[in-house]
Amino acid sequence: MQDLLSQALAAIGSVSTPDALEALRVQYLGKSGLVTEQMKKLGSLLPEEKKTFGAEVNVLKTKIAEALEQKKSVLEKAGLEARLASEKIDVTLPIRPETEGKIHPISQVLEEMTAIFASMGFAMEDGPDIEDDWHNFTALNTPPNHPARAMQDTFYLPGEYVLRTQTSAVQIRSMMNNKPPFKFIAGGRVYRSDWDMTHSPMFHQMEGVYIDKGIHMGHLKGCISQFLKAFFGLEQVPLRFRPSFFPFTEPSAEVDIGCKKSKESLEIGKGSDWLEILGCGMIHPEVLKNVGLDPNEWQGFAFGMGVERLVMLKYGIPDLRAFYETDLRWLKNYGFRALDIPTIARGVA
Ligand code: 2NL
Repeated sequence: MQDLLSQALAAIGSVSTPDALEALRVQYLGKSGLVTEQMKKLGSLLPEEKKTFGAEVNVLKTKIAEALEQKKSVLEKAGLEARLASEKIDVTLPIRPETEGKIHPISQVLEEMTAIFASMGFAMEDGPDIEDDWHNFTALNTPPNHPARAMQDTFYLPGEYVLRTQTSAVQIRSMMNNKPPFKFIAGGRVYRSDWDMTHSPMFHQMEGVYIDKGIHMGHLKGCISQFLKAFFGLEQVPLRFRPSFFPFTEPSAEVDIGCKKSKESLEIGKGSDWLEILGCGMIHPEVLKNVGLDPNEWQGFAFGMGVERLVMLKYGIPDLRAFYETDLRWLKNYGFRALDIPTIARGVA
């Protein structure tokens, strides 16, 4: 019995894997193991012998089981430590110079715009691509048969649904779910049934809304000018507000940015040419009423701009249709590194 114990303890002490340890358990304590064989002898012994022999076998069994258990936890701990060591990541290492994936310029510019407007106190809002007719048109002072609905080639869906033709629908929801004063931006995909050299049936917009007491066109001009300066990295930005029409704003304006156009290049911020860049205006009293606000108490401005156009202007990308062709060579060339995250503090580009 003593021999069997020291033999077992030596074997347990020398194994180094959980599998080998399990094999030892079977060898000693398994159904036909060495210790189990000893126990089977009990039946053929005299009663006095049974007592002492039984006690000794039990001690043997307990000691071996304890040794197995102890070794098991030692091996488990060592295994965990080895795994932690082999999977260790040094988070202080510098970024790898070239990662495989790239961020699409549209995503990058949406991020840049969001960072700038966030620094001005605008919250970002999100909404569904499939909208109902009321949020997309009616609430925006564009009731059924209004000529402005014909201005847009809408994708109609079964029921009263449409693919949103502008991000304003998101703003309508946000204005109804919050108490003024507030400022929101909403950016993302919009859809119009239009496809040629300069139009895609899916494109991107960003819109902003600011509602408070005593808001006027001066606040609108300040906001637009501050945004464009940050976006294009300019000290000064020459702007021209041209009277225009949108059903949801009154008065409405289109904004041109000063630039220098030549055959080969386009320089933003200097020169004597103008380039249309966004639409805006004071939110129409009917729109305020539609979202449950009293136009005598609250006023606000709103603006909207096409993201693709801003991307093309800022990064000199000439062809709109290449944006959606998922051409890897194009994306490698024009895409952004995943860790070039725009912030106001570091610069947006
Ligand atoms: C453009 C012009 C514009 C708005 C969008 C808006 C939203 C609400 C209320 C009133 Cl909820 N207005 N948005 C206002 C003026 C112009 O977009 O050319 N976009 C590409």
